[in-house]
Amino acid sequence: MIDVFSWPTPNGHKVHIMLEECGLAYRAIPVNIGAGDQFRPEFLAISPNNKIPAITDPDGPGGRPISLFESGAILVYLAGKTGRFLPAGDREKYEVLQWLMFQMGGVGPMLGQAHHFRIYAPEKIEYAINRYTNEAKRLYGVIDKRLSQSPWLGGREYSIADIATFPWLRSWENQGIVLADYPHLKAWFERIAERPAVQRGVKVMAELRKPIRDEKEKEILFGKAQYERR
Ligand SMILES: N[C@@H](CCC(=O)N[C@@H](CS)C(=O)NCC(=O)O)C(=O)O
Repeated sequence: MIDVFSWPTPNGHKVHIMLEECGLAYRAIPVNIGAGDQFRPEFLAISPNNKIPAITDPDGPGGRPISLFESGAILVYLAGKTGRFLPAGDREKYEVLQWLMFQMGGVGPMLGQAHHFRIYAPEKIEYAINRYTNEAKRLYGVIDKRLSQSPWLGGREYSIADIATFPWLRSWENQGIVLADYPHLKAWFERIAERPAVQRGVKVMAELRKPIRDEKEKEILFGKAQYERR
């Protein structure tokens, strides 16, 4: 059975949703990133960047065990394993992969920073708030335009590009976004939110996550705990 080492955050939700969409049997193992579980040696052995999610699959390629970190790589792996949510044809496949990379390289990091500077930063730094809120708005605009031309982000079919992007947009309010300003994106978002597998996926471990208020937790996630050599 696949073990998913994770936490109920956008990058974790991507993998939880994909596992649910594919109907794969899995075990969800919490890695409490607010308590520092991501720095435990056994977790670093499979996820050297100290971030969730990671998976282990005893039945990997060639029937041998595999472990993987980076949510985009995990989605591509699960799509390959099941033949779901990544088209087989090269043209369609690369179209999906380019939108997956756009999520991994742009949407995730930039919306994460918008959220950070708007909500978590101890000082409200106007330059940083404007920089990342504007970048969030720009990215929502790119997605909205794409969805005015295509039913799904990756093309004609629902794919791992949609699965990767949706969890990040659930926190639109904290990113300084008004969803109604992006009508094509909003309609797509609501279509995805209605999918039963998505509703199950976003509930995985959801009861474990509390708002980050505690100073110790902030230090683990954003402070010197991150920069100690391990
Ligand atoms: N590019 C990575 C990003 C993963 C990531 O940022 N995970 C966050 C939670 S959403 C995390 O584990 N943070 C803990 C830490 O930075 O110590 C992926 O997509 O898997």
